[in-house]
Amino acid sequence: MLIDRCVIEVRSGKGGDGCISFLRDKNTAKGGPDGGNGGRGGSIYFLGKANLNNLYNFRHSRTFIAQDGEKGMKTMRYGHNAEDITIEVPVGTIVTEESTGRVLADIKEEGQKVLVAKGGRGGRGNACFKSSRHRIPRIAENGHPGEKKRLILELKLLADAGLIGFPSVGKSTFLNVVSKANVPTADYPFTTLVPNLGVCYLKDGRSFVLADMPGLIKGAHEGKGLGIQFLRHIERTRILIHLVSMSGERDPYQDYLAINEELKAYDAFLEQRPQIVVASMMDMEGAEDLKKKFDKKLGFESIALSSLTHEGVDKLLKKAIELIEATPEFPIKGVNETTKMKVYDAREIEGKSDYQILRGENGWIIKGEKVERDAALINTTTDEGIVRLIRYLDNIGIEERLQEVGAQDGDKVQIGDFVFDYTT
Ligand SMILES: Nc1nc2c(ncn2[C@@H]2O[C@H](COP(=O)(O)OP(=O)(O)OP(=O)(O)O)[C@@H](O)[C@H]2O)c(=O)[nH]1
Ligand SMILES: [Mg+2]
Repeated sequence: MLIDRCVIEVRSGKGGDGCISFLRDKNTAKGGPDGGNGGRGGSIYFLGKANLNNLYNFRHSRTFIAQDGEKGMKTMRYGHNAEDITIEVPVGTIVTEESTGRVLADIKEEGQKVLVAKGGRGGRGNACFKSSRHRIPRIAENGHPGEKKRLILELKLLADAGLIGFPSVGKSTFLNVVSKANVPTADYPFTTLVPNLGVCYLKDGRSFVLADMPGLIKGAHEGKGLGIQFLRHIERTRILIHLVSMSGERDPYQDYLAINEELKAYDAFLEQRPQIVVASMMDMEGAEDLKKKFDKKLGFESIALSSLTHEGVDKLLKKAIELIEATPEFPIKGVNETTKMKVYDAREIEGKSDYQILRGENGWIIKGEKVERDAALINTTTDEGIVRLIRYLDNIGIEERLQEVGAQDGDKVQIGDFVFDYTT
């Protein structure tokens, strides 16, 4: 059974809490704060694997939980970061967040690694916060929470062309003739139950990937026959090769219309995909006559094919590759919008223009009239005051800005007389 869609849950780890501690030994009676930072919680990644071709591995294990980061310790010792989890998925997998419908990843290549749930940052220990007016802070941050997401994984095969048509029109036989696929064929309907891929090589050395699909019938979108669920595998193909049988058992033109209706019913604009219409089984008796009538109704000439005599095979392959090369990649619903579009938030821009982050001698300095004024109003001689100031800085997006200017883990950041450590 082909598993090409499943829902899983991922949970990244929480960051370890920061530590509150003070240096105490026989030489230092009243030492400064020395509580270390908590470690980062484990993140969850997806990794593209070309040797996988289904989502079978997710049949049983459907929840992936990364560990939490370790707590910070005294004498400035950091808690350990938790291990990340890397989940291997077949190339062609699209990952969508169930609650928002947002596409988080479109895995198209072997080795492509995408972060889907970020581990929480470790909390800062009290050694991170120092103000000239308050040298012994008794505060530490808690670790930031991890993320919990339900993800829909969908495998959409990566093929250049898709073979469509009624059952028993010779789709799989054609794939076998033009590639080394060697998939089973038989004279009963629904021989092919799952899509098959084959690489077709032309005599001139060019090649393309062809997907052989299970047969469709009228009413497939209502669940008749095998239904239309496999059509997701041709959503990525540039062109469709539509086989219509001239064996005389059925009315070719009615079949042709019925398949196009099913494509339309599947909501992914498949009916707009360039199509090569092929009259198959041309070695059968009476096929010539049927084809003539069929072409007349079509209003153009279909390509004659017999997988038995190999009539038309080269012509069809040539036409297919030319059309593939001339057709741009078709956007998959949801994927392009999220990967190409950046949404600008007015508040974000406003907050950003308010201040600058300058490189100082011992780290970074936040400069800006309003920000400095706001910060000065907060009394950092108390622990509560420091908490408020940190929260204020969080709200104006300091973390992101520090990341943008290239601040490194552990760098000192100063605003007014307050100094804190930047942690990534
Ligand atoms: N005479 C003749 N028979 C063919 C030709 N192509 C396929 N056949 C036969 O037609 C039958 C059906 O072929 P398949 O390739 O299994 O058809 P399919 O379209 O893949 O069918 P499903 O997988 O059921 O959708 C098989 O018995 C093939 O041997 C052809 O060009 N000429
Ligand atoms: Mg088949």
